[in-house]
Amino acid sequence: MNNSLLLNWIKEMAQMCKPEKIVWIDGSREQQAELEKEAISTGELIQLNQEKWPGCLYHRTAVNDVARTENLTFICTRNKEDAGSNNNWMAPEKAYRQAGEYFKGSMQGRTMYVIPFSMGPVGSPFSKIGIELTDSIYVVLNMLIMTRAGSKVLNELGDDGDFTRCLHSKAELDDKKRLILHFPEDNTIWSVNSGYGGNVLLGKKCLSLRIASYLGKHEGWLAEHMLIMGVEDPTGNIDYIAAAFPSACGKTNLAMLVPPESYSARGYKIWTVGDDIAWIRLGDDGRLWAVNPESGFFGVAPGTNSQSNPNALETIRRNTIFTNVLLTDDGSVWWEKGEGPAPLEGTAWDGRRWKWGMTDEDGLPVPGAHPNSRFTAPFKQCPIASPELESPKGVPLSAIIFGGRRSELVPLVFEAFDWNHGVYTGATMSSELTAAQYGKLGKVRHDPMAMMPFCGYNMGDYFRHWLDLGKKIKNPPGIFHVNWFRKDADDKFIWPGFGENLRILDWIIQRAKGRVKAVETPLGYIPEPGGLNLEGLRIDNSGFQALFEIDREKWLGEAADNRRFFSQFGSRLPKELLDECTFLEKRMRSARS
Ligand code: GTP
Ligand code: SPV
Ligand code: MN
Repeated sequence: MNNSLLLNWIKEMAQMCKPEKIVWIDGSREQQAELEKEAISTGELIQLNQEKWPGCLYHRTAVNDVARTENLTFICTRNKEDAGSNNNWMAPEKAYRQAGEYFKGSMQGRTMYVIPFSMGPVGSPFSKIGIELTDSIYVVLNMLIMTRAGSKVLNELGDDGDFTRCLHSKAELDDKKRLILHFPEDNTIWSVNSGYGGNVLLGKKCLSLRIASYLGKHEGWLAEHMLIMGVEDPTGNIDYIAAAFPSACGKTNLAMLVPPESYSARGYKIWTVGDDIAWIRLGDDGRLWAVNPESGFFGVAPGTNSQSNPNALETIRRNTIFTNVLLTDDGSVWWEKGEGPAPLEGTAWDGRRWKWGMTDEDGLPVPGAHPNSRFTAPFKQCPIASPELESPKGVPLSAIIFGGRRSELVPLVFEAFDWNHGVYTGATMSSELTAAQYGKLGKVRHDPMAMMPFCGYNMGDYFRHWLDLGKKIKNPPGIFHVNWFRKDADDKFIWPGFGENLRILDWIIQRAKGRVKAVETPLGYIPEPGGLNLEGLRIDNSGFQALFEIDREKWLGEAADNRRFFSQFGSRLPKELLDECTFLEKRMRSARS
């Protein structure tokens, strides 16, 4: 190892953090086992019952550290305008100084691990190399699952290769000194005083979305918060789809869906390519191609059961790290809406004794698992893992889907009229907050392309980048919007969701190929009555109406709200998006009269 850029940087960071020693992660099974043993001996990790859960570990984060902290996440560009109103901003000098105070001596008595990792297959021209320095074994073990990590990445980096400099320290886990800082102009990430997933697995949201979106803007590609999946039809043809939903809105579930009986009987098959992040480029053939840069799943545990997501359940049976779920007394794990009967008692995510049926002072059930508790599992263990994960150029996209969690207003599915309208549809996405974010659950917030928390630069420029890309694509994929979460008067989901979502994907693919007619509405194209395969579902005519109802008055209100939202981007907002707003209002008004 003779990369002086790397060696000098490590030396400098070690002088600041003062670790007792430095250990290089080589990616070997032996080193991994040793680290597991050490973390088990200190209580950082708990070994689960190895008969039931071979190779599985359990971890609890601090109770004030259970989801990404967007309010403590900053983009530190020289000019504030370049970070945009979509980001918290701090001047780089101030950010380095303030975090530097927290890093100073933060690793005393601890080991600094050096994790060389590649996002995307090692050696692919599209992959990006990062080096994460961390004082957490939990982070090392997660990164070994989520990324391609170890010596082979150093070989690839060579003596003069550049890399994203990722520095993490748990420090004191003090939430008043917690900072997640991105310096896109320096290709650097600093994260301190947190131990939670998205804040500390720096290859994930920090590198593969915030830094990568910035690189993509400059290099002409897109880094998106999207799942990637293949739908194989009975002839063996596979159509690939990428879909952006906000956190905890169904990406993992859709990516691993099990076809309903009427589809599997005919030979339909699903292939999972990715469940969270897509890097998208224009191919030589004029189509868009997508790569999942990760090599594992960091998925939401609650709600995962053999009905909702049997493929996830199979994926996490071994070699998996569980975070903040309930631990039973016999070394097993459980979560709300999980598999099998609830245990009578156990240790809850916050370390407190938990009994089945416990309620809080408001009489509400006390959950055993945190609603944002997660599993970390290797991609290859997914029974429907696509071999295309290893393909350097990825898979060609037939359709792009945007979607949010909206109990009202938004129909089950509609298709944008063209690329610009599709970009408008993505840019005006809103969704109800979930446990994956701090904030009031259920509050509707704007989340363009599900990237509001993850776009590493001014979102006005990001919209411009999307529009410009559209001009270059000879064969653009169709753009669609879905909403699995519309509710009826009894507060129940109208659409059964999960595996049944294939029925919607089926329509989307048929539309993308120009094989079926649709009904034109002011919002976009929707299925004709009878155009959706609802065989075997209990959805009658009035149910169909309820799923596709478009309330013109409310949509005019939504359009006005979108204008207000757009106004924050000032002169950086592409005029095309305001035009789309005007077109939508016109269509809604003329349909009304
Ligand atoms: P992140 O990992 O945070 O980015 O989340 P994600 O988008 O991958 O979400 P995930 O698939 O883990 O789903 C989150 C929650 O949504 C779970 O509680 C699911 O049970 C629920 N969910 C997923 N798909 C559907 C659906 O089609 N219908 C309904 N009603 N709920 C769903
Ligand atoms: C999300 O919140 O969108 C996640 C989990 O996928 S985390 O890695 O914590 O960001
Ligand atoms: Mn996510």
